[in-house]
Amino acid sequence: MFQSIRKRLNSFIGSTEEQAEKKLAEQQAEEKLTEEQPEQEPTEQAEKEPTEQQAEKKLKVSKVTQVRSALSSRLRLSEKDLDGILWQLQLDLIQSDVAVETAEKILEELKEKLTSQEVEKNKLDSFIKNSLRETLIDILAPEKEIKFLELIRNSPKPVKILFLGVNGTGKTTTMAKAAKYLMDNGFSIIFAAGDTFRAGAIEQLEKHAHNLGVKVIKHSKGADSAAVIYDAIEHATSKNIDVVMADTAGRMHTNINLMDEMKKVCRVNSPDLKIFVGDALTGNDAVEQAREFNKGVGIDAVILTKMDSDAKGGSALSIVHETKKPIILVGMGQSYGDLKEFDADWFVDEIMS
Ligand SMILES: Nc1nc2c(ncn2[C@@H]2O[C@H](COP(=O)(O)OP(=O)(O)OP(=O)(O)O)[C@@H](O)[C@H]2O)c(=O)[nH]1
Ligand SMILES: [Mg+2]
Repeated sequence: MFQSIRKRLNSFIGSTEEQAEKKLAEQQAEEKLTEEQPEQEPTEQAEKEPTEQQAEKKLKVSKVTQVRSALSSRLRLSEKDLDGILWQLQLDLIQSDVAVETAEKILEELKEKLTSQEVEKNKLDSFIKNSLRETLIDILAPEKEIKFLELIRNSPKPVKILFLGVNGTGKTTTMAKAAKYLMDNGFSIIFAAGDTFRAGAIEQLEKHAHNLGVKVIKHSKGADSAAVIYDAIEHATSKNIDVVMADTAGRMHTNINLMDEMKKVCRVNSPDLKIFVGDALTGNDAVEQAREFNKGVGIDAVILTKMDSDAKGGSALSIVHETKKPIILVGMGQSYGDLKEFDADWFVDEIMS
């Protein structure tokens, strides 16, 4: 998981450290040269001085050198020192599925942090790592943080959740996983078979419902998706069910008819949480889709699926930075238990380990 971005971030840390050490060595060599100059040109008076006095003077000089070398174990990186390294990092990030604008923002913040202060030689490693870490955490900060379980706990019931996104990103599977997660935490669930478009979609959801022991409200294929979800909400209200989870058909954001249908679903049912389900493996496409769904119907949060097979690792950074929406959950496999609340610290630890 995330091998690509991890390798490249580590290489950035290594190169920055190397560059800093090189700069420090040059700095020290220069200082040494200025100190040694008086000794190289002994004055006539010095030649006349008895050896005892000369020895005493040498001792003083070596003390000065000690003080000076203590001072020169500090350094401050400049923009020029970092230019090449940051350029390489930008290319590396883009190759790891980080969107161009997000990569640029990372570079800008990193440069600012790395050149902002003097650093002691023995603190270089932690300084570089912390600067990178803080930058990545900042990039992962949405406009408004959402903790999934907390939100469900604190919202009036029934909580109406809509899962949307393009075809095959993992909406239905993720909905089933999220249902299990909420049931494990004591909430009751009902499914709305809102994908009335794809053949086999209703049966697929019924199978998950059967496995989990959840009731499904369904109409037949081709029925009005908004009406199915409406019925499920009615049912939940009358039976005091905590959460309505509505599946929807996968659709390209460019498909005007299906986007209009999604607008109707939202208008009729006013969902509390419109979750965009994106496939981490599709990288920048997932970012573009999230942006377009947000423009079309407005999304509240993101779930990124298939993180378990994502070798690149950049999607999470881009999707939050580009949409400013929080990632609430991540899919980590094909079983019901393979879902986890997203945590920026966890993610940054993973990509920087
Ligand atoms: N490895 C892995 N596979 C996943 C994950 N989430 C979903 N999948 C798989 O992705 C495939 C598509 O999942 P679905 O839930 O059917 O996707 P969907 O978005 O509902 O698809 P449509 O209804 O056709 O738009 C299935 O084979 C899932 O098992 C995940 O987190 N990790
Ligand atoms: Mg589906």
